[in-house]
Amino acid sequence: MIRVYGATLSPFVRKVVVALAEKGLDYELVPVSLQSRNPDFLSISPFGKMPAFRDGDFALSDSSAIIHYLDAKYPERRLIPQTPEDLGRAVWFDEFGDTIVALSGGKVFFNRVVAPRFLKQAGSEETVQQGIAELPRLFDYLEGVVPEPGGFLVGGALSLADIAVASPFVNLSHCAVDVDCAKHPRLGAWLPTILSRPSFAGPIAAEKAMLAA
Ligand SMILES: N[C@@H](CCC(=O)N[C@@H](CS)C(=O)NCC(=O)O)C(=O)O
Repeated sequence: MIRVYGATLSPFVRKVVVALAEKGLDYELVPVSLQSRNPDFLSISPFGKMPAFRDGDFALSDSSAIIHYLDAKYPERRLIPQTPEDLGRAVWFDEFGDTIVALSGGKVFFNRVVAPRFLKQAGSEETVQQGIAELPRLFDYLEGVVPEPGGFLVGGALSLADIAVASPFVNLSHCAVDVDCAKHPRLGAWLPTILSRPSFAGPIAAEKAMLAA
């Protein structure tokens, strides 16, 4: 049995559940909060970061590590490209999504949603504005590299690259920060084609319902 520990409001947890759905693998989502003391979760994730993951006796943390493991263990419907060039590019986009988009997006999401809602503390509007100010440069870069709608970032098929770049945009969207299609038409057209896939649409609907409650 595959278990994912975390909450899909995390862009990193969302990456893993989207990858599992795309690969057609069943899993159990074990809810974990930011201050979780779940001992199994903490034994897997040494620094208490979600997601943590278990597949039978094998356990791992970090979304990228987990998705690389999944693709090697269950090679049906590959998400990690196989040619050296495409593999390198997919790792780049994964890194870009995780460390650049998620970092700026996280400044907005943490202070607008996580802090007030889940930690019961005021968010910093100054940090929100800092995150928002960083976005145009990232959107400009993506505008130059995203394919036509219906296309994929690397190798002509959905891969970790698309999942990792699109996931943090969901957090921005939860804060009503969206791509302006007049300024970034290619990005604004590509993103919904990825986020409307059932693998993304399911978790997004559950997140929206939870945030609306
Ligand atoms: N590189 C990690 C990042 C995981 C991460 O930073 N998760 C955040 C939630 S979005 C977390 O658990 N933070 C709690 C903490 O840092 O204590 C991954 O890809 O899984």
